[in-house]
Amino acid sequence: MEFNFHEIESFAKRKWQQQNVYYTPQPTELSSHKEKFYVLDMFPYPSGAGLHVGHPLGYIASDIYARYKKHCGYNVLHPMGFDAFGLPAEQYAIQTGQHPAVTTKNNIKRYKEQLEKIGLSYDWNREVITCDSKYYKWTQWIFIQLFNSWYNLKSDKAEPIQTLINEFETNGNINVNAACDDDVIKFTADEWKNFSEKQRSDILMKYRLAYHSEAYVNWCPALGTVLANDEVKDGVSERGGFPVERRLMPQWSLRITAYAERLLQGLETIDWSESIKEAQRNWIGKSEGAEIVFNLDNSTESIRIFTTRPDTIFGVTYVVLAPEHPLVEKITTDDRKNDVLKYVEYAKNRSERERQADVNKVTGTFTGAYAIHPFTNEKLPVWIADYVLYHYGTGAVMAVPAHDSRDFKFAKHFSLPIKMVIQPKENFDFSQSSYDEKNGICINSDFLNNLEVKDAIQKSIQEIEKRKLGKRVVNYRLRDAVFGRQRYWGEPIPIYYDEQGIPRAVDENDLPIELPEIDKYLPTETGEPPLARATQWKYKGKYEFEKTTMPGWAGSSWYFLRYMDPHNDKAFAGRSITDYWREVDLYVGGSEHATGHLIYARFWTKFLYDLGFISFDEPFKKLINQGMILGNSAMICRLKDQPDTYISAEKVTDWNKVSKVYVDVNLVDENDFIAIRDIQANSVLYGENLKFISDVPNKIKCYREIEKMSKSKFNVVNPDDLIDKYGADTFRLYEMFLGPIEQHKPFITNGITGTYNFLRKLYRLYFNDKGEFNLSNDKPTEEELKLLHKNIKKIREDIERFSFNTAVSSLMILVNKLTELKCNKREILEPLLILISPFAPHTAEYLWDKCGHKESIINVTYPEHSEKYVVDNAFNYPISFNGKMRFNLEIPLNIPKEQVEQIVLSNEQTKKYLGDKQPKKIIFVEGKIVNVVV
Ligand code: ANZ
Repeated sequence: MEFNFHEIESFAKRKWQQQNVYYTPQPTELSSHKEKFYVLDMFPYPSGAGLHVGHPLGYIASDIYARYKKHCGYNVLHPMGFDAFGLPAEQYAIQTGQHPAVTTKNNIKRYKEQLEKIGLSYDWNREVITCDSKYYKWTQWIFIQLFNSWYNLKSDKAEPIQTLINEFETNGNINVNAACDDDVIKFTADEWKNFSEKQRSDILMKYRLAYHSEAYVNWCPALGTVLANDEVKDGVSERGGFPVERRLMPQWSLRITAYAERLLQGLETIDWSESIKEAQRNWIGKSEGAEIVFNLDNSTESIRIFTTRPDTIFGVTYVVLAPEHPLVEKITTDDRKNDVLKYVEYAKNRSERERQADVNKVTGTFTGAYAIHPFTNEKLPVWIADYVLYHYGTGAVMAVPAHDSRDFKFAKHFSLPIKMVIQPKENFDFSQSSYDEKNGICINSDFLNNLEVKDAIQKSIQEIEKRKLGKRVVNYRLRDAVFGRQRYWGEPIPIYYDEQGIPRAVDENDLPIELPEIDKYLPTETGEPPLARATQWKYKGKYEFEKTTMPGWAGSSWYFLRYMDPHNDKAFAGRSITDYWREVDLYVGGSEHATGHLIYARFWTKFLYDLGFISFDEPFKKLINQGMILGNSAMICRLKDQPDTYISAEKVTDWNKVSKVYVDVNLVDENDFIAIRDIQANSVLYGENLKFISDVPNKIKCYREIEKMSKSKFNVVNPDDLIDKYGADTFRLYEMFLGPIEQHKPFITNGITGTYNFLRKLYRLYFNDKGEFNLSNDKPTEEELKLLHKNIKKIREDIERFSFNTAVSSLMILVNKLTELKCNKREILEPLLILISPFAPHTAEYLWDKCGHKESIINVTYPEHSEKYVVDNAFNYPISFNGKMRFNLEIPLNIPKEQVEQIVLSNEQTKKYLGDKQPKKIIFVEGKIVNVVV
């Protein structure tokens, strides 16, 4: 009976369905307590192109782990869903007029079919789709909780806004220590009571965790929306590569900055790769230093600067404001007004990233004003320059050109003085370029003498605080997250505006606020977001709704909680249920989400924890980032001087004389050849009346190159095609066999027949020569038992350290050896199926059934290895004669020396090497060597 994967797969899938094996019981459905284990994949955005072979890599790995944990007796939660709101569906809708809900639904259907084919053990009963109003009702609900909360720095957590209002009513905000906007004014309880409703709303807005404010945003005119910082790469949109400019716009934002320190500290408690943690640390960007006040000459205004090097204060030679700084307008002298205005205009359109990236482009202008050095009373010119960012620190710096490279470039460019601060213990290289002989002045400040930089910083902060010139501060580079998009295909923000224009949260009982139908998915003629087209869409029939929608990351910031209790219509998830499932034990997904999704999800988890809705404050305990699957592009070589002629790659001698043209990798055979007729069939791409130079009839050889997998490079491999040809189990094994899960690696299909043959070989172990299923109940030999038990141990260890490629190769070696031994013992081959099952579940299930088991293999207990078969009780000794190694001999361990000598001397090969000589001495080191001295 031949290995027929079509039959095997349909059999296994039917059995799984009949026995409902993927159904994951809730804690309340369990008759006795069962440990839980939560394995999650980052859910996909269902794009129109379907899955390619890169996607399933992580899914297969997590599936193996989930199946393994089931065998180990855990109640495993392994769900899947779709991140279904977002730009591509909307772009497509704009182009074709098709409703994004329709295309999204079709794409989801296609993805599910593809995932089903691979045999992933998802409990689809728990599917979560972010664009489903039953789901986004709770996304909106969480937004309302954020809107109705503030961050109390005294208790270091989020609290209901009502507690803040109570405090305002009794003490004003004098004693409040909150994460809030910089510009809140101090007020008393009486003043609070006298404020108008609008004024109170405006004040509270400065404290809310979801707030509305005028903010500079990354505006992408081509996409018609605001983008998050991590969606802008090198000044253009990550999606589409369109220019991005900075605009001041009223925006909904989330006060993630309140959580900066906890997001940083929490990293110490989770098992993620150091590189992702480092990316988050950099994104949060904590720096400790001082704020120092510089008074202005002839003015009552003063400038607050932020520095991490207050010890360099004696080297300050000028002060710089960000062009957007509100003081610029006030302090600029009349004669400098024109230049300053022009410069401000210029800087306005440069994104922060550009401003930081262009280190060699030195621009700026003098304001005409002077600041007074707080220690020396020297007059320092005040400049504006766009290397100073408005939204970092205080938006102003004290420039120390001798010690800061950007200040140095600036000073050089504009011929400003450079003064070096020497601390005798600081090892300065006087020949270094930043020391300007001509202008350089070395200063020893009395209180900084003889200190190391680290101590000098601390000492200077103390001195600054003592003299009341400033204070110690900690700054974070992290910004509040812009939350509103001027787009259609997202969750409506559940806010309406009352008669006075005051934004209010809709009543929780009115959720979900469903996305209204509109005629066109474009902004209105007056530039309002698409939702403004829904003119009849009003709250309670009269109030205007907020017209922006939530960003793509809203739904994905909490979806892992919904899987726990997906049908709950009273809460986002029941507390007793989240208490059981808790955080995700193993999360698998791409590292590209380091500073987006993975930070936002941590933020929302901490927030929900603060309000007591869940009992854990990190969402993902262990994170694995699967490597990228690269394409193995194929190209045919066209002669540059005869563009109608293609030459086989093996015949090319001068690569400068050919240009390479992509061909579809799916047309190329294992030896890298493509049929000439396949080239001729596509005259649009390859030309007409073609000539071919090749030694092989009807074929030419392609040139191959490893690069990113992309449609434009014709190197995309579709899993469906491979599964149709080789079966799902072969595909699963092959993806794992490609290499360590976390490594980037090319998808080279040539090797897939190897894994296919492995499965056939495995299968044949269970059948006799006549093709009949045939297992024997004989006792296995010691050798067979050893093989099995060593592999039980090895494969378990491999899976537990996520080394799936080595597990697969161990399975291959094991099957080869059992084939050599012609082993058909039930006692060996049944446990073997359990070892195979997480990797090749269909084949394992099929053979398990043949073994006579009617219950699915999925819940069968993982075999335990027996220590006695795993420890080696013999050693393969190198046997030497006069120090020369001649052959190896297996000799039991733990036997007396005399017995070892006897075994060696009675061996046929020994007799050959000894000839007629007598051994003088035998040197024996247990577990190492035997040396016969003659
Ligand atoms: C004087 C000084 C001397 C500085 C020196 C550095 C070295 P991090 O570590 O990234 O926090 N800075 C402060 N606010 C800025 C802003 N809004 N835009 C651009 N630069 C700003 O960097 C803090 C340092 O960056 C601060 O310390 C300040 O320059 C500059 F030898 O002050 B320093």
